[in-house]
Amino acid sequence: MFHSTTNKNLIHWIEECATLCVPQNIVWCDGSEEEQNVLIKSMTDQGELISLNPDHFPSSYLYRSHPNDVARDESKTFICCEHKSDSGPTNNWMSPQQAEQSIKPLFQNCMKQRTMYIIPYVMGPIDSPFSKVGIQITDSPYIVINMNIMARVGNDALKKLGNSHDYVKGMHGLGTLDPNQRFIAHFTESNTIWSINSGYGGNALLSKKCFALRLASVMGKNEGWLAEHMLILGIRTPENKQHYVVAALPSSCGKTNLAMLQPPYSIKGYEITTVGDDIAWLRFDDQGVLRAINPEAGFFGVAPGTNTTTNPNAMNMIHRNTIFTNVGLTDNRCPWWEGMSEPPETAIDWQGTTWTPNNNTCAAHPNSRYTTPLTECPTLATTWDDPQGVPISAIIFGGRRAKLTPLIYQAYSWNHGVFIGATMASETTAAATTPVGTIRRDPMAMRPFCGYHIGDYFNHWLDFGKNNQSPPVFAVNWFRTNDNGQFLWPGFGENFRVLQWIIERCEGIAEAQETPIGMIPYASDIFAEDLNVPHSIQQELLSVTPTHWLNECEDIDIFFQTVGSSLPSALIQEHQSLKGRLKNALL
Ligand code: OXD
Ligand code: MN
Repeated sequence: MFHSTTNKNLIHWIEECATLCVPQNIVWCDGSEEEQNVLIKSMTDQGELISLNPDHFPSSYLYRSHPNDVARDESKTFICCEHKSDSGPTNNWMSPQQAEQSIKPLFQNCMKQRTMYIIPYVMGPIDSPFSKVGIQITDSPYIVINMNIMARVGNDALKKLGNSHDYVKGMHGLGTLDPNQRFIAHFTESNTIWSINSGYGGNALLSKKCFALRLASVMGKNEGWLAEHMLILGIRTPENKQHYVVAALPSSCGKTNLAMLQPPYSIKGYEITTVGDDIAWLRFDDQGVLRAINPEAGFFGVAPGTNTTTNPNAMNMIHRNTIFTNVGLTDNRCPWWEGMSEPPETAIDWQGTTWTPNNNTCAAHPNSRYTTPLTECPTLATTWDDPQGVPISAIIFGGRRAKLTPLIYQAYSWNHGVFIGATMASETTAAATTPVGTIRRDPMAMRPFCGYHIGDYFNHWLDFGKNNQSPPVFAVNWFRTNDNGQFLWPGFGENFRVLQWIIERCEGIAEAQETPIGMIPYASDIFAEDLNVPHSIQQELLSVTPTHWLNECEDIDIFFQTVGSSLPSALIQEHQSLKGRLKNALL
């Protein structure tokens, strides 16, 4: 068993895991290209990976997961802290003692005749003082090859860790994949994760949602920073001013598209760059400037809907060095998914069966994915690996709301911005196993990912910005529809026009109009003539209807009641003020 650590705590923990899981052998991963190639070759030889057409998709592969294991399973996701009240109303809770009794035995012998891989990794730029080390053990080679893309894996992590005990212990076993015995358990008081009976990304790539959001959100509360479900994007203006913004949108609401957005042809002189598409760790520096790092090193993007119009940069990026999961396969061994292009006449669907467009099913699973290194991204910011992170000019919250919420509005203050984030709601999508299309409150897009009491989380947000140069906060909604369910806003590259207004607000250039819910743009600042959005639709996109919003306020009241006594009074005040402004508007 080769490894280059003398960290006794780590060696002891690995021994414990091995005694429990009883693997046939143990492999320490170094994250090298050679290791990746060897694993890929052995998986391809065993038929677990399908090698794609090397002329069109060199070094790219298709993996099909078990059909019952295709999304994050929120009902099987637990926060295991001593006191139930610390996990709050948005999490499932289990005591650590109960987890010992009911989850640990599921790991017993679970790696018999299998290899246990040990993956040392760093979340964040290796040399950043804000980065953190994790060690994941897994018996899934698929997870190893994905982790090699998604995190900075290898001996650098062991070096960074040294003899410290400060690392996240992640134990993952594929087990039987029985969904009834599936658990993703987070021990927030001992920085430990146990995941058993799932091999799907969000449940099994423990660096991502489990560490970089659920555990990191708790670390952030204790240490004065924020771990957020946010993309990080750079905008350089024609005057050469470099801005970065962060944006929180729920799963499958276009974070990756926004992070790689290509401005419309008619708008010249701006450059968009990408730092991250899913997770941001935020803190104020010594000068009081808000800074963000992307803890990840790759994209785990949703494939369906991605095409040369919605995300030309992603389409370019995924043509090499990419692992596709649960997409369709064309006759010439290229990946295909709904919304990519005209459907092929025949294909093999994500479950491996013959498919034609006449089938009543999808060729690709709605939550099918591509895993690609950040370094393949054509718009990657040169600062993506900056140990200090990038300075943030604005914070954006967004949801998927067919009705109600305007295209864009700006909060009146930090507390109002936190209120807007805290009361975000969105229609659910296929990224989780919850029913699709129902509206649920998804505060800061963190409902499935906040590892502690959501009321304490709101308090932490309020405190975080209190004594600092907190940036302005905005809310966006790309998803407003007419009565026939058609989108009113063209979206994708055109979202740039909204970003432009945000940046102009940050620079004090653009004007805004006050409404009861916040400040909105003048239509002429968003809807330039070349956009061709009819006047009536422009009005609808920016409309704020007080009676509808008063109904929303009632729903917010219901949500606030579920938060209970730790709901900050500042948010109650913001809610009262909003109601007051709405009622005034009706007078
Ligand atoms: C994701 C998610 O995979 O949010 O990013 O579900
Ligand atoms: Mn996400």
